[in-house]
Amino acid sequence: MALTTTALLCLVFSSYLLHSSIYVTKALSQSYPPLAEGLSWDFYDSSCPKLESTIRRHLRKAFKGDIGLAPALLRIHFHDCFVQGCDASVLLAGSASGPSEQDAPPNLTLRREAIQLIDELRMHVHRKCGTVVSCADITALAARDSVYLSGGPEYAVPLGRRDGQHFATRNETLAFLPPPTGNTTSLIASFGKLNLDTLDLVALSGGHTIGIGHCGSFSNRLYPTRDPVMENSFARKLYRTCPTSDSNNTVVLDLKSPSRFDNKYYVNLMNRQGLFTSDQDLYTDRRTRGIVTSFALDQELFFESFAYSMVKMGQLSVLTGNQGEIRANCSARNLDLSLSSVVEDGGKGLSQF
Ligand code: HEM
Ligand SMILES: *[C@@H]1O[C@H](CO)[C@@H](O)[C@H](O)[C@H]1NC(C)=O
Ligand SMILES: *[C@@H]1O[C@H](CO)[C@@H](O)[C@H](O)[C@H]1NC(C)=O
Ligand SMILES: *[C@@H]1O[C@H](CO)[C@@H](O)[C@H](O)[C@H]1NC(C)=O
Ligand SMILES: *[C@@H]1O[C@H](CO)[C@@H](O)[C@H](O)[C@H]1NC(C)=O
Ligand SMILES: CC(=O)N[C@H]1CO[C@H](CO)[C@@H](O)[C@@H]1O
Repeated sequence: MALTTTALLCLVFSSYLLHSSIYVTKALSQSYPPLAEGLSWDFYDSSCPKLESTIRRHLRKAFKGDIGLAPALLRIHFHDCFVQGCDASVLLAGSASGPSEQDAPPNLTLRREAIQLIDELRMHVHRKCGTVVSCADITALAARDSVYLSGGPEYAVPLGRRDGQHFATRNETLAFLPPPTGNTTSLIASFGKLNLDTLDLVALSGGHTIGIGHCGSFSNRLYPTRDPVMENSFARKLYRTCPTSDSNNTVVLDLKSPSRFDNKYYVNLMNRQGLFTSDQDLYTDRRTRGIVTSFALDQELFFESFAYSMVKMGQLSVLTGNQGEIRANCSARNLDLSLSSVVEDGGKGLSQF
């Protein structure tokens, strides 16, 4: 059933050429990439049947209070998967063992409340089912629900990931997370290292249809000189928000519909109103321009491609089976928890691990 990427690309381009999106959308509606060994669609069906409804219910409530948590959760899953695989290592608080992913520059702007929210979800889930669901799976489901509850596509998430016991180093984080100043050539290379192709790159970049960015992430386009690709009124707005390159202010990533998961991100790129170099260059570069245009013209096509690429990204270097562990606290390895419980209660507290 799984469509090859080449086939998908052909469909994208045929849609672009023919503008006959309805047929294309139908053809894609059931397609998922192949499952990684050890993951399955029904992994928790007997051990935690209420897993997905529990997460969705709590997130619905959390987003009513702060819609900014949705983009924050989506970005956490992306960072997790790109650095050392989707193993929840991004959630680990720095410890004596060394600097963690969270301490590397690209992670400066991961939102702490969202990291905490993942552990709250874990608590609700573990209360219902016991310590059987991994933080990595909860993170993947929370990202999916962030997309869906913001107006984006619903899709199934393969489950069975285990949590990593290794911190990702600062260097690894820098090596795998592409910078917002990168051009399409460097982005294709960066995604390519993880076997993600050009279509995945353009589709996943659509995650920037929700959320915010700090001035420092795009000041390269303002100072010392203005990036001439930017549309005039958009550039003036960015200068007002970021009077200096070290301003701590933020702007929305999608000026048309900042909190709605839709295809306006691509429309912005066509209007030269993309925020980061890494966004706008997808429209400048001839290799990706056609895909940007096809997503701008056809939201359903974007949704199908996004879901497909998210499932693909969500399976990068996963730990399964007996690898890794199921963390009892998403911010700490069980080893570190049991070490601290040795001090606190003589080591009995976490003996089940
Ligand atoms: C293509 C390479 C990518 C680059 C260079 C990139 C870079 C960035 C940067 C610099 C920010 C803003 C950080 C800040 O200043 O606060 C950001 C935000 C964000 N990114 Fe990406 N990103 C990329 C891919 C992705 C992917 C694949 C996703 C998810 C599918 C994603 C989802 C997000 C979201 C949702 C936000 C907003 C976070 C918030 O509001 O807290 N990004 N990204
Ligand atoms: C990390 O990278 C820096 C600069 O490339 C290098 O000097 C340093 O030795 C690296 N650290 C580790 C632990 O690999
Ligand atoms: C893209 O970026 C790379 C690395 O920064 C640079 O060497 C290359 O010249 C750039 N390519 C284009 C077309 O601007
Ligand atoms: C931004 O915030 C940092 C840390 O809070 C502060 O040191 C810096 O002065 C701020 N920059 C500006 C331009 O206000
Ligand atoms: C989880 O671990 C973190 C980091 O060690 C700690 O700060 C936090 O209090 C722990 N949470 C719970 C509920 O024990
Ligand atoms: C969210 C998060 O962990 N942010 C951290 C990123 O790294 C800086 C510098 O080490 C920390 O101060 C932040 O708390």
